[in-house]
This record gives sequence, structure tokens and C-alpha cells, in this order.
Amino acid sequence: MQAPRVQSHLEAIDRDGYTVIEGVFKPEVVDRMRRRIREIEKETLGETERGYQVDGDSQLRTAGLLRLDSMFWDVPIHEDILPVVLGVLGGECLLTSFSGIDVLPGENKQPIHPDDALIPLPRPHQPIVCTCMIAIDEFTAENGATRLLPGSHKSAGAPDYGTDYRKVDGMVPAEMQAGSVLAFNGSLLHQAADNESDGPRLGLQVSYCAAWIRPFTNFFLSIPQKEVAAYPEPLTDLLGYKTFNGIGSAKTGVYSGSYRENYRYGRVTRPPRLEINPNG
Ligand SMILES: O=C(O)CCC(=O)C(=O)O
Repeated sequence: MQAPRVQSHLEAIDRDGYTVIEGVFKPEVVDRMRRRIREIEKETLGETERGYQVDGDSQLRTAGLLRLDSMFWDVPIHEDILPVVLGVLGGECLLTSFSGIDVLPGENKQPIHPDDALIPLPRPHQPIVCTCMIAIDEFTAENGATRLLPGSHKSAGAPDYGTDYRKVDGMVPAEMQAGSVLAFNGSLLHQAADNESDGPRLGLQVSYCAAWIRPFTNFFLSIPQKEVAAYPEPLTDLLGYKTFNGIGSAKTGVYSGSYRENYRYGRVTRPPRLEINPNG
């Protein structure tokens, strides 16, 4: 994506808390992802580590996608997505979660929440999480498009957990075509909405955090190093195989300096990558 387009998305995220990046994935790519995620739903749901149903069966979540199909490797590092995310998170980031979210017809009990709710920082604060929701099915107000509260990323408070969205003024549905991407500041209040249509609403959620925060998913434990060795390098960076200002180093033979040296000499401009052991 060209720099002026990135800039206009960053301005929208700063102002409103979110933006929609249109036409990121071609229809044939979206169709392939839809077919594969639906297969994975059938194959893996019920296994606690790979997929699970939440909120009274109203949502199907498919996790472990990077391990299950290489077609997903390029998604978190997509050239129309990652520059926007990096712009929000200050130039470096980590993947924090990556899962299909299939909202089934019926009531959806997902509470209004920010995606950075588990980080114990007083609101508002600098962006520390940026979530992208890829519309695999078209997102409409009727079928459960993510419901957002514009501007709420700058608010100090949040509605009590479980508050009915009808009691919160100003929530809007992020309607978008399949293949488009909703990108938002993780402090923005939102929820998966009720699906009042008669078909499922599939989204692919790619969530990133600042490079100095502990990610929601522990990819070091969930993906063996011998599998990571085959991944594209920018993806391994997102999984944590790159240090940030020397933070996150390991005794792998790569010298990354001690925290004192980094403190003394200022920011490390070219963070070293950690060695990945293909036999690990
Ligand atoms: O599926 C959606 O529209 C939003 C899901 C969400 O906010 C979440 O699971 O954190």
C-alpha cells in the first residue's frame, strides 16, 4: 500500500478508532479461505487447543490456523494490512491472536469490550493492540458485522461488562464486502453483533500487540520451531523471533546486547533475529 493511503487509514484510526481497508483479498482467495476455515471448523472443533465454541454455541472459533494450512502464512504479513498496523503500534509489533470467528444465526452474547482489556493500564493510553477483522463473508448489519463505538478508544471508561448494546448510544456496524478488512485500535469498544440473518458470518481475526507486550497466544509453545523454520521471515518476526530494543533475547548465539548497553546507546535500529532450530 502506498504511503498516502496508509496515512489516511492511520488518521481515521486515530480519530474514530477504526478504518475499513477495502478490497484487500480477491474473491477467489476469500473463497479458498472460507472453504478451508469451514473444513477446519468441522475437523477441529471440540479439541480444546485448536478450536472452541463460545457464547452458547453462537460463535465458532478456529485457532491454530498457521499450523493447519500454509495458505494462512501470508495473511498477518499482508502488504495492505501490516503497514497500517505498524503505523498504529509504533513501527514494531507481534501477532497476539489469529482465528476464524464464525457468528452463527441467532443471538450473540459477546459483551462490549476493548481487545486490550486484559492489559492492566488505565484508559486511555497509547495504542498497544491493533485488531484486523477480515470479512470472509460480507459483513452486514443484519448478519452480525462487528459493532463499534466510534471514538471510544479515547475514553477513560467503558460500559459495565455485559451491558446491552441498545443501552449504549452511537454503536455502528462495520459493514463491508467480503475481502475487505476492518482495522481498529484495540482500545475501541466493540462486540460481535447478533446475527439476524439465516446464514453464518465468517470473519478472520488477526490481532497484533506492541512488540514489548506479552501476546495473548504463546506461539513459542504452540508452534514447534521446526515448523516455524519454514515460515516467511516477516511472519517469524511477528511470532517473536526478533528482539525489540534487545528485549526478548535468548542464548542462541545471536548477540543482542544487554539492556544496559541498549539503554546507554539508545534504540537498537536493526533488531537481531533469533536463531530458529529446524530440528527443534
Ligand atoms: O467477531 C467479531 O465481530 C468481533 C469479535 C471480537 O471482538 C472478539 O472476539 O474479541
